[in-house]
Amino acid sequence: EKAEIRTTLSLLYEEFVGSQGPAGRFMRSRLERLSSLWVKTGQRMREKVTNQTSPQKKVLLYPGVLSGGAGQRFGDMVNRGGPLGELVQWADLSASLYVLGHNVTFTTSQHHLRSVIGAAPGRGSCPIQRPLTFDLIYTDYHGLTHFQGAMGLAFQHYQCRFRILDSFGTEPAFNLGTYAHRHGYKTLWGSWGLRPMQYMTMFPHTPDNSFLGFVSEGEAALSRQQEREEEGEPRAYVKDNMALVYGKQDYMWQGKESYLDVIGRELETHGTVYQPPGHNSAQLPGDVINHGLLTQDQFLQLLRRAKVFVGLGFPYEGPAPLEAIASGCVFLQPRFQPPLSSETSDFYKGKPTTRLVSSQHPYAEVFIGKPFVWTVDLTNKTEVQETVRAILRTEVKPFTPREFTCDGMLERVHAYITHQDFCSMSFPTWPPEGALRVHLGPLGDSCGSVCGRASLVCEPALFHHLNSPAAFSRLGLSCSSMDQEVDNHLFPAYSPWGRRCGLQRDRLLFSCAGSDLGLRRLCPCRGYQPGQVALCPEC
Ligand code: U2F
Repeated sequence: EKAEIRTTLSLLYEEFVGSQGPAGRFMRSRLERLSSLWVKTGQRMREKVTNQTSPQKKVLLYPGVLSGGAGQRFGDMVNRGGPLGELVQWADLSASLYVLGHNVTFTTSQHHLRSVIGAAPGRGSCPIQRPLTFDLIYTDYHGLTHFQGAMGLAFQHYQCRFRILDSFGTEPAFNLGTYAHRHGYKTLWGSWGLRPMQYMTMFPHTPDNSFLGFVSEGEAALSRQQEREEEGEPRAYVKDNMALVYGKQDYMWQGKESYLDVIGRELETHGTVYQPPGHNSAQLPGDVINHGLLTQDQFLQLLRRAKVFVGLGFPYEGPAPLEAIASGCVFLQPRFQPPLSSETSDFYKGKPTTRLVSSQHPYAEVFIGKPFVWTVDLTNKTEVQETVRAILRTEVKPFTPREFTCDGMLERVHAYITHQDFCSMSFPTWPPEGALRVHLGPLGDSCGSVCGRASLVCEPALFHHLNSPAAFSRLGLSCSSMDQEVDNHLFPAYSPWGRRCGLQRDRLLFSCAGSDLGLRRLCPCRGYQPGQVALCPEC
């Protein structure tokens, strides 16, 4: 059967009927609110891709984080200011797959999971197993453990069909258990030995993983408003002299008084902080107007009135700053100097990444930047004050990077489904070899930054083209030895001392991340489409 673009989401809602509770309601209400945008975008896509039909995939979505006792606790937090970013992403992924015409099953129940994958219930490590009927399974780290328990030995056999939603990313050095163990890459999560591109992140953190993303809803709200304006309604809002503070729980505000005080002198300060019934938000500075935790819809309406969205330093790397920028706000956020890492920060501790986090939202800082995003030293009152004043002198228009629009997400998910095949033993053929731009890095640099400096991106699927003696000689490197015995996730690489060349032994260790002061790395870079870093211009 062919995957045909759908123009209604109504049957998808039924998939969410089983996911009761606050988390289920949040996702369903998001789907409903965004449905007309999904449908319109789908229609546009249908016109573009009329002659490109792809087979319909049978897809299972299982957010392990919402299942069982842990899921209960996560769900309970939804209405109390707990994290929502993951729910935003699960809802948008479901919608993308459904609109693209695939056969979608969504569940958060372990019991239901066992029945749909054909495992006999309660047989421990030796369940009876029917052949797996799903072509693709989207889950998360929690879910992987559940699948492993339910599938027993079959898990290994089918693991190439998994896609793992992993907000912050998993680098290859942590992913390969034996290597991580031998080289001290400690993590609470990694070590599943999947292909690194099977991990799908919330932002394009590391090119070693696939960037999945979500839809920044400010864009949707704005397009709803533009429609109304085109129909003759007056402009729905003008910006008030208002700062909205990013932080749904009051602990996030602690210790930020003097920063907020400087901002409060220039702008009226609002918050959306959860208040337990019968409690006042005693923890907030007195002049803050607190609206309490809002529904997403109400939160977006408030963003449209605000001039500045104020980051307090936490939560890290969430969706809200993108919604703010899409609603015409400027995002003001703290710089982290020194940057956070999984070694120094309690939050990132145990996460399978060596990434350095230079501010509350590095994507906003690096990919978007001024005039939309201003990153400051939160303890430097003069800098904060001057920045706020400079922001107030600057006019910004609503902005959404293409990769966070509905169009951009559909295009990307479609490309992944069409081209990514982790079950084949041969080397990837997408992106095509023609996209390859080889760069020889300087000592001590990762391929991520080598490519970045050339306005390109590192593409792990192209590494295998560089992993041969011929690749070294094409770069003018004459090797005195060709090392293939040593395990090193930085290979292929060149060591000027003794002119030693190192080839990669294990394809799972091809890694854009990572550097060594004694090595020059061979880097497979490629270009990317404007505003869509996941796709190369010739893809
Ligand atoms: C991130 O999770 P969060 O949920 O804390 O991320 P936010 O950016 O705060 O918000 C997610 C959504 O919450 C919505 C808003 C965003 O789409 O529209 N919202 C709301 O409905 N009502 C309100 O009053 C205020 C906001 C991140 F996504 C996770 O991966 C991380 O684990 C977490 C911690 O770093 O941060």
